[in-house]
Amino acid sequence: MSAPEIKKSILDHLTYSIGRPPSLASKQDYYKALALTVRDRLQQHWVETVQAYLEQDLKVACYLSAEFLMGPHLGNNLLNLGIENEVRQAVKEMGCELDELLAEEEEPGLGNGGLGRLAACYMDSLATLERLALGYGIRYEFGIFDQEIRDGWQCEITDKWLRSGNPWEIAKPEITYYVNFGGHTEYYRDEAGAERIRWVPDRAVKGMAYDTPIQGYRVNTCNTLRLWSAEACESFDFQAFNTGDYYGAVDDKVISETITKVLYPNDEPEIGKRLRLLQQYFFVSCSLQDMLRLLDAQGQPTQRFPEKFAVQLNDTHPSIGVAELMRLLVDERRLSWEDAWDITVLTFGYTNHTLLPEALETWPLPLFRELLPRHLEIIYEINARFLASVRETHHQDDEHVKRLSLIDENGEKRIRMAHLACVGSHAINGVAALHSELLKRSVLKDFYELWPERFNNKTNGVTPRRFMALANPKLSELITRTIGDGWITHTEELRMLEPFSEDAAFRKEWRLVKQSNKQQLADYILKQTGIELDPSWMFDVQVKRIHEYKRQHLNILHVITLYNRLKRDPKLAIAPRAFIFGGKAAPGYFIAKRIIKLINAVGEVVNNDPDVNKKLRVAFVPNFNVQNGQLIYPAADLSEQISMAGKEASGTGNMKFTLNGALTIGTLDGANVEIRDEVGEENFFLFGLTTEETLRLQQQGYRPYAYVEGNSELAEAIRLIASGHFSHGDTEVFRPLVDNLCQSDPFLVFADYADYIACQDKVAGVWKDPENWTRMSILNTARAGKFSSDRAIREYCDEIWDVRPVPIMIKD
Ligand code: 26M
Repeated sequence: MSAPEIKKSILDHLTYSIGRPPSLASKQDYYKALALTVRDRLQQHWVETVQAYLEQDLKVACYLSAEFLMGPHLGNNLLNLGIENEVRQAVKEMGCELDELLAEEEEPGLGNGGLGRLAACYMDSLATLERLALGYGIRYEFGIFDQEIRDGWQCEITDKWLRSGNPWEIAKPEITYYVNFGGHTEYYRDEAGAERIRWVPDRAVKGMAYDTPIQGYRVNTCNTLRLWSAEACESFDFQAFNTGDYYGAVDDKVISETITKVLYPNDEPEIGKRLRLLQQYFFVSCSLQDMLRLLDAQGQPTQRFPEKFAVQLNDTHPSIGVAELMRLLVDERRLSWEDAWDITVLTFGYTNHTLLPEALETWPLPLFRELLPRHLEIIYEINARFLASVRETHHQDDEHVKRLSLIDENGEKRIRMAHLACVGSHAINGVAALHSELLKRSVLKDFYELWPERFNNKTNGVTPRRFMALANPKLSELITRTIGDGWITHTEELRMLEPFSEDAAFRKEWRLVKQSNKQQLADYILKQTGIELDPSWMFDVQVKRIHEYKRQHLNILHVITLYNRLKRDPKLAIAPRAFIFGGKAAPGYFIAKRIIKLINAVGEVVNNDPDVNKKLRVAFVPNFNVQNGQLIYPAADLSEQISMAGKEASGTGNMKFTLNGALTIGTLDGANVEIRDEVGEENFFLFGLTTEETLRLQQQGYRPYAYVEGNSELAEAIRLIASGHFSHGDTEVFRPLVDNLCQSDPFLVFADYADYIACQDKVAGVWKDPENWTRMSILNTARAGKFSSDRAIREYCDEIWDVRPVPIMIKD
């Protein structure tokens, strides 16, 4: 596609799709016309990919996820199609700057953080590796809230991402399914006189598909992200109309459509949120019905379902799918229970993303029965057969059986969704080596003992297209000029950079790239916050959801420690550092919101104190998201991965930083362990207790205050926060935080403080030698190839899904 062709297409779209003459068109109009131009190009690949699927007998990977945190599409599609230069040229000739048009796109924030972004990286890798795949999820009208910082506090603003339309999706009004809720079940006799059960629901909604093309990098494969939107059912409206209840009909419509209104902005479940269960069942039912329809469309018998579809459950959020597929096969397709169960277990795989007990999903039985009475019966039947087999073949005692049960009978009865997912899946995986080991030893121990062969590890990965090639064009240019561009799809080739770490001229270029990325981030931060950062300083960055286990407060204790050292001795020679934070807190997470306030409060004091602000600055980047993440990762010198050991399942931000040449200060948690193994212990700043040590300490009886008494710098830092020093004398705002740390400190912040500070002092020492720092930085990038989502997806395809590459031919 040449620049003139692109230009013509943009002008055509302005006229025919948007209806504005070029002279009156706004930047948003140009953005849309360009997006539609690019979409036309994708559509050719899309049609051929669907065609290949329909014509050949192929297996497709179906990734079921309540969240897809895609980030902006335009830049990524230009990169993957390889038409960025032509487009830049074309829009320039029309008087536009491509970067300005890119900035017009509202990012689809249909996820909270790591889990949703992982789904997006996996969609990119599936297409790039030419594997047929469908991503199935929810088209939330409101995604994750926009965060504003007012007076240091987080404010949540609704995310109206669809307000200017969405040129990337195609509504498919012909692809709709009915999803039922409520009512009761009853016995009846079928035509053959056999007694059967049927579900008589009392409500239904309609799900409509919205498809977004997912283009692979420089290949013809273009997969589909299919998101479901809830609509009212016409048939139900009619009933109301006939009885004259017009407003009642409109009410029903409103209630139906609320199902896909808004993403729950929490990264753990709150107990018994009815609408959340509706959302989960809604999208899972639509997706499974869609697969069965595709099977029928190809004239395939139901028995072949597991040969045609591999369905991966992204955490337990879609795990109701196990019961729903059983219902579809047994009740609607009249398969025997045994045949249906074989199909189900062969079809599903389950990925666990957390060990935190409070984050494991369970549903109160009464709520479940009210909304999904038939599924409750099915779950009881699955459970009865499962527990019977456990008793028979494994001779397990009652305690053991109770622990395995799909129903938690301690107190109010609840359904354990992780247990349902385990029983219904042939493969169960964690998301980093350590996490997968801990799963087998803790939350899923009993299942591991039952079925060791089902358990496996799939260490997470991130896409090098978005997080290197797109986010860090200068580094990518330097790497490509040095070792060729094979690394973009074969990140193990980054190893070829290793010898260049000894080349002073190369190191200088490497530093200049980092410097320029830091300048760009500094410009952005100045614009967003008014805080000025010097790009010659060390950029020390922690961006991720705000959570106590991730310990942003440990980081801020380091800042306060340096502040105190400088106040005591303003001439102290410390390496100047900019501390950069970013991340959203769940709106109801009281402590997390105070951590944000504390970061901003410390920042206000530090940034305005002439004794310290020539060596220390603190900035909180508001509204951390995929888009500004792409500015942040490439500009970091130091990556903070400081969660309490055993709590962070994997982390994926850690990988984005490493690939972009940041050094990590981190604990032995999640994928940090593997990052350190890859880059070498001499190129990684390790501190803190191990998982085993944290468990031992807590068993012995952890007394956080003892650490305050034993460490004068920690005592001084805590005293300062409590005294109101950072809060204009207010001693109340941070009291809950301080009390929580001093009295219980559930994530061992105090226990790790001394080692963290010592390690940070070591970081400062290494920073003083820029040649050595740069050498280490290059080696981090060179050895991070393992953390590509291509590697992860290859493992899923080969070891769990049995999904093979299918080259797509374009017929002219
Ligand atoms: C559940 C129920 C109701 C409402 C919300 C939820 C929910 C939503 C998101 C629960 C958890 C959610 O996300 C958890 C998450 O992002 N986990 C992270 O997953 C990453 C990808 O595997 C890992 O790298 C992180 O370590 C892990 O914390």
